Amino acid sequence: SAPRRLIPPSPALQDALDFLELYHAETGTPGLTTRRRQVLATGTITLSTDELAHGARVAWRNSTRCVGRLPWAALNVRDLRHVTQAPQVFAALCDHLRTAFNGGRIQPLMSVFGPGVRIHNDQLLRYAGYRQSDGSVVGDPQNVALTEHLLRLGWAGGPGTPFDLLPLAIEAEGQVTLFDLPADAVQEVAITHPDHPAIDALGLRWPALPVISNMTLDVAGQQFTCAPFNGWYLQTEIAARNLADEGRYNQLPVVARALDLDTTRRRSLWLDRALLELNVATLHSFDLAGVRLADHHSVTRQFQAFEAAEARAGRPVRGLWSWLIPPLSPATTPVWHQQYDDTEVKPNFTAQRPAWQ
Ligand code: HEM
Ligand code: NRG
Repeated sequence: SAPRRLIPPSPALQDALDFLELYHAETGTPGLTTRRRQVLATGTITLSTDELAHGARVAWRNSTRCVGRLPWAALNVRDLRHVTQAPQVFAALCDHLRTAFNGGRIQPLMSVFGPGVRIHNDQLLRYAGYRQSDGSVVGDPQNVALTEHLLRLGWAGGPGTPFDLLPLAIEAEGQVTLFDLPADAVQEVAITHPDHPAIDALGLRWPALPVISNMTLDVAGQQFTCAPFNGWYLQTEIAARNLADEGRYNQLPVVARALDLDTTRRRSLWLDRALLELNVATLHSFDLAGVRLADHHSVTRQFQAFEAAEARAGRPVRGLWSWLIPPLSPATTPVWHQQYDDTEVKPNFTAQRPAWQ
């Protein structure tokens, strides 16, 4: 008979029990009662590799800000919970980059490391932002604080181009160590335009892979602080935000000049035209390089397919509308015309406080 609980379970224990119920119901694995009893008897849960993988997939499925959730069940999960030392973590991260890139046929991948590990970089592939004495920034202005943190940790700094890759700061066993990424683990795509060579001459580029490395995987009442994951980029992330935002690479005025647009009047819509052509160029460049990249029309339709599949499975889809709509032509996509419940449920990913704060 099941043990009588006189004390209500702690929130962590309740999350563990809830997760076991979900796992056994969704995967059809037998033995829920035995597993529950184990967890209640010991007061803790040690996830099997299978449970961890399913939990990671459901965390993706539950990510309200993600429009790319259709292939959630195809996430590959590497169970590296035995890896807790910085050099081993770094080697595994290099493997992660190569395996996920997969010659351009990018596969969604997550690596889950052991206790006490975290990565200070918010993504594995980030460009330095160097603050100049006149207040301007060379590189990515979003990464100024990270860059200064890495310099304080002993990084010598890069060559000073707008696209210097940052080293990784890996915290493990109470110490922080810096590692330079080897060239063979890093893939980038040069941005060219199908019919405007003046855009090629701007020398723009972007990493092939978004690998988010600063979110905690919260599953079954446990928090995995180092569980970097990637899918593939959506072109708007690069072309409508990273290279376009005034507070990022601010390339729209430069692109407009390369396209010879009339930038003297806002009403010529030169900003919009430059934005559109930068998006065209980004899709063209990734296609040319054979690197997988989503576009906002396809991905929002795939999101509708995800909604339909979830409805068939009897599960609600939650979403954060302001994150799901693309920053280019949002009203041309179906997501614009829908409403979403933005309640957060676990398993999920949560943001970490930056290491320098
Ligand atoms: C956010 C697309 C895979 C989890 C986003 C965003 C986009 C996106 C466009 C919004 C980003 C922004 O506005 O800054 C995609 C595409 C994928 C993919 C095209 C291709 C497979 C994944 C995977 C995971 C994931 C594999 C986790 C396993 C998330 C999370 C966020 C997010 C947690 C929110 C990030 C934050 O709060 O900063 N995704 N995604 N996505 N995605 Fe995905
Ligand atoms: N906007 C960020 C990346 C956020 C996550 N996007 C993805 N995730 N596509 C940027 O670097 O532009 N993913 O796991 O594929």
